[in-house]
Amino acid sequence: MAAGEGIALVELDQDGVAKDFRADVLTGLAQEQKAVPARWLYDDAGSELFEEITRLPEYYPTRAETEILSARGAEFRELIGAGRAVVEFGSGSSVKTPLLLEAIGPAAYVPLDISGDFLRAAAADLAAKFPELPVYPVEADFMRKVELPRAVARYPKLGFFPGSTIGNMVPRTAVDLLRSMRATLGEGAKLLIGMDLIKDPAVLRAAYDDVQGVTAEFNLNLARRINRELGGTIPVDKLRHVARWNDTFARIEMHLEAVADLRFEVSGRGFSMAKGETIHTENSHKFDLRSQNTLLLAGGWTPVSRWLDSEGRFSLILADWTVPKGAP
Ligand code: AVI
Repeated sequence: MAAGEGIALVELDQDGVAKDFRADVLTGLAQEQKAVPARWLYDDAGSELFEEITRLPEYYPTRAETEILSARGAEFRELIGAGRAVVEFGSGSSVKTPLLLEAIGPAAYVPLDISGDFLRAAAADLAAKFPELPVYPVEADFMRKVELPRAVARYPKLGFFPGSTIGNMVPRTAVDLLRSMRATLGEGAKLLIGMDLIKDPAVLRAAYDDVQGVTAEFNLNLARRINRELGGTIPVDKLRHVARWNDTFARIEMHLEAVADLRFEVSGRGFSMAKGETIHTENSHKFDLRSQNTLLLAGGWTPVSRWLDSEGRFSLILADWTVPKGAP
């Protein structure tokens, strides 16, 4: 995943196809509400489309978070302090990561990513920008506890998880991840995490259904990927991209909706969709200030500071490993 937000562990089967991809698609298409996990949106084409999304006028999160990182460097430095090892969950964004590193003056930088190629490219890029900074890329699935390099054992850690990728997980998975991060980073750690905010559903829907149709392509690319990699016959031109606001769960949902009754095969198995039926392909949860706190606390992190961009659309939160005092 290009923007450093990868969360998949990919093992290949005999045909060179990701085993989990086949299993996830076949299981997901057999469910009453068809659904495919969002991580499969990010093949090379999907990752490039996502990069394009981050530059769209409607897609505010990347710009808003970058604004916070540019404007609040002095406060980060004061609250986080110099001399930490920054552990980034994902291979790092070429814009956001340097802003943070410049601001706080870390002792080392450790990007974690499941995709070795993106990881090595991003680490080399960063090492060129910060020639004095030790960089230790680690290829790992950070949904579980990761053993960090011995060279950073002596430094306190700052976890960095920008982009509101936490919002792409349902709460129970998000809590599991936060707990794994706590185990990975260890005692005395802090976490700087991006979380998108609940706002006018029209603004949210536009951010996930842009006029140029880039997000639609990003979503439809999943069906193309299934056809390409799993011998699928999905008539992609009979699917349309839908972005819905689910108010109960405070999330934008992406779906692929059948515009006619459809029959198709994937890996030799037959499936059908009635007109109007959908395949659910992604959740992007949005938060208010209390739901952010609750999620972080459930994951073992105590929120200590929060910054919003100038238009109040997006937030970065600094959280601490220390458990708050009071009755358990
Ligand atoms: C990667 N993630 C934070 C994006 C989001 O906003 O949920 C993925 C995305 N999907 C459609 N547009 C962007």
